[in-house]
Amino acid sequence: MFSTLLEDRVVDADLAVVGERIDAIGGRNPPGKREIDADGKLVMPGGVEPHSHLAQLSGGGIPTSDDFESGTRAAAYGGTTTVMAFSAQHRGTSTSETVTEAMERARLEATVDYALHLIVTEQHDRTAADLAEVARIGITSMKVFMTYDRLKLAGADLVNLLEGARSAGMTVMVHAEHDGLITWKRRQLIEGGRRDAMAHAESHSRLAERAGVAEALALAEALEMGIHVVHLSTGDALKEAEAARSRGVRATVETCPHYLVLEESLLDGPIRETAPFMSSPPLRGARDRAALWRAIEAGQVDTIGSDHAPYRLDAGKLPRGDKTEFHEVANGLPGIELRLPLLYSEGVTKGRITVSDFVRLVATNPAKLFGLYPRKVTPAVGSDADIVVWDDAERRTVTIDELHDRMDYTPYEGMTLTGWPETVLLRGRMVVHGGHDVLRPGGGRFIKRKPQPAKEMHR
Ligand code: DUC
Ligand code: ZN
Ligand code: ZN
Repeated sequence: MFSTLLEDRVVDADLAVVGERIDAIGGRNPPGKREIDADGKLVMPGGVEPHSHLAQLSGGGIPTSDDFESGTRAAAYGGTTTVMAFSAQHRGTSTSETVTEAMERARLEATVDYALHLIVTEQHDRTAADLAEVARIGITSMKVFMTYDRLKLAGADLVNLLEGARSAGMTVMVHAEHDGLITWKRRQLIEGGRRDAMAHAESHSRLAERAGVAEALALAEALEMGIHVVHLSTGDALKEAEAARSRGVRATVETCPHYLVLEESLLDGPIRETAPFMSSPPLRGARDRAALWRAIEAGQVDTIGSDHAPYRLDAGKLPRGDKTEFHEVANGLPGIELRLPLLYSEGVTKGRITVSDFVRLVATNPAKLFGLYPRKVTPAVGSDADIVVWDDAERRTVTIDELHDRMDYTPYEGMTLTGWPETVLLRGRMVVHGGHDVLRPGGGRFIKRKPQPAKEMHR
């Protein structure tokens, strides 16, 4: 007997796939041309990755090790069949150039289905019209940064940009950390002789996150629009989001596996050993991890994104080798392949959340928030047959040699996880099974999304 996970319940039912779509759930189906025995397994929709950086430059200009090919292949091995990545506009470059280039790369390289978010780093008179143009081609979400010199927007520019996004029907993701506090603290730490990774955590403080999140929420409230706070790392920032929600703000929240399982003390030590764990926001302590898990259990976290931001140790993460100082390290952790296994093992296997919560966080909610639903995710008749057969008893120890990204380390090396995907179907085609794949560059399809009317955004 096996369990099929529908949106709101788990049932014991066969799934029939015809062509690329789900044709029937339950009932008596004629024998299939090909049958997959999922006895004892969970049959669930393919994961939707809402947050990954592929073929992109970091805030400091360092390229990610993964492009759309390796990034989407790694995603598929981890049970994800739709990947959302960024098309990053750099100052002085037009959004249309940025988007055309990313669309072309993704079209040639992606091995699973994909959608794009825009990153916007400038606000000028034409921006609102540019955003409307980008939304028309099916890119209906964008990220804005409140920190990083090359990326950040603030003050009236930020407000005007948000207004433009609202009228273009774009969902806004915000990197919410208070730049003034970070810059001020960083200077103090450098002047005090600090060079180590823990100084990164001290400058990207918990308070800086709380202040950034509070500001972002206040702007959304003023503009009467939704806002999605990404990679949230602290209990205090969560409280800000909850308070805003109770005032009627349509705030949604993402957190990432690394904030749930990795400990701040990993930043304590020589830079070569600690840089592999440097992300922004940084890892936090036990109190924040517990607060994030509690919020997940209470349904206050909407999505789990990997924030896959892969910078190799031998190419970019440490631009000056052992002499690299904390403020020179490229921030970000790889994790696109392990997003589902980490959440399943630490969440479901350890009894913190149900399988329905798991699917909601890694697939249904990201699809709904970003306008991919119901084509993606619902195992419902007529939706794309993106299906994962999940083996909840499989135990494996993570090692970089067995992952499929192009990284030279994983921050989860040596962790034993229980619950892994066994078989992955993309639009009815078995693309990963038993450690092998038939994924091919160009095999992924762009999912064109519709602009979202402001009053319907989120929730
Ligand atoms: N923000 C991200 O979303 N990813 C990597 C680094 C960062 O600051
Ligand atoms: Zn960010
Ligand atoms: Zn990111």
